[in-house]
This record gives sequence, C-alpha cells and structure tokens, in this order.
Amino acid sequence: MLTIWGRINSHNVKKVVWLAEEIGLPHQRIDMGGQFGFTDAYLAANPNRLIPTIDDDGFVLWESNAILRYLADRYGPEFQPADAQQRAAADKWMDWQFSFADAQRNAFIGLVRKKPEERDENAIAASASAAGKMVAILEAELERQPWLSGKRFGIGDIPMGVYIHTWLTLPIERAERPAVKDWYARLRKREAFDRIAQVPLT
Ligand SMILES: N[C@@H](CCC(=O)N[C@@H](CS)C(=O)NCC(=O)O)C(=O)O
Repeated sequence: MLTIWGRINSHNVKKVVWLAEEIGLPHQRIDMGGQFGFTDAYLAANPNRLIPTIDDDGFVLWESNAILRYLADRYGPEFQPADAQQRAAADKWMDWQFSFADAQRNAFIGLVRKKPEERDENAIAASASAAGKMVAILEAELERQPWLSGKRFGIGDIPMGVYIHTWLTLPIERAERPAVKDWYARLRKREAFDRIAQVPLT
C-alpha cells in the first residue's frame, strides 16, 4: 500500500493526498515534519528534512511534483495529457508553482504563522503584490482554456490549485480574477480537493 509521510497542513503534502484520492489509490498518511518533527528512519529516506515522501511498495520518492508525475504515470494516466506537447504545457504550471510559492511565502508566513506584533507588514505587502502579479498570468491562461492541464482536469492543476486556495484565503488585497475564481470553484466541486481545502491554513 502507498504510504505518504507528511503533516496534512503542508501545501506539498496536500497535493499528493489530493491526487491519491482522485485516483482512488488506497494509502495511509503518517504525520511528519513541522510540529511532529522527523524520525531517523524518515531522514534516512529523505535527507532534505522536508515533506512529503512516499513509499510505494518499497519505492521511495520525494519532491511533491515528481510524486504527482509518478503516481499519474503508474496509476492515473487519465490525469495527464497523452500528447507530449499538451503534457509539457500542463507540466510547466507545476514548475511555475514553485515560483508562485516563493512569491507568496512571506504573506503566508506573516499572516498565518506569526503573531500580529511579530509581523513585517512591508514584507507581507511586497509578497502579496508579487503573488498578485503572478495570478494575472494565471488569469490569462484560464481565459484561454478551462484547466491548466488543457481541456480536462489533470495533475497540471493540482499544485496551483492548492496554492490558489491559500491566495484566496489569506486576508490580502486581491484584484478580481474571474477566470481564476471560476477554475477554483470547479476544483472545489471535486470531492478530494474540497476535503483538502477544508484543512485550516496553519
Ligand atoms: N520541493 C519540495 C518542497 C518541500 C517543502 O518545502 N516542504 C515543506 C512543507 S510544505 C517542509 O517540509 N517544511 C518543513 C517541515 O514541515 O518541517 C517538494 O515539493 O516536495
């Protein structure tokens, strides 16, 4: 059976749990990282001191987006376009998500993890602004096609789905982005994502 290590409030763990549930893959999740710390056995499997890591019947893998690609290749081909160019076009949004995470990080940490008196308001505003500029790029893509994966939902939608949930939840100023909002609403209709999205930001 698939084991997923990582606390469920982690963006990168949410992605993997979401896909496992979309595929209907039996799995167990074991808390690790954050307040749970790391066991020596975990660090032997993933020396990065980061989550998630999976063990699929003895095959150990870390890096959340590599895990998404592996699980889709092995168990959920319907979640990836078959055509190489369509697949690459979807794939780029998975890599782009890491740049978005960098942009949004100070707003997330400042507003969710820090006490009001500890907050660096300038860093939060700069981060919210940088993330907002990137969402304009996402908006343009979602005006052209219904999903980041193309005509159908796929793993290209998962990383940014998790991060846009955070963007829409943080108490920051946001421009109106109707195509992004519509895409997010369609993602929320998927049971697996709706469950993930109900995990409070912490
Ligand atoms: N590129 C890595 C990033 C992993 C990462 O930064 N994970 C965060 C949680 S989202 C982490 O492990 N933080 C330390 C901790 O939770 O203890 C991936 O996608 O798997």
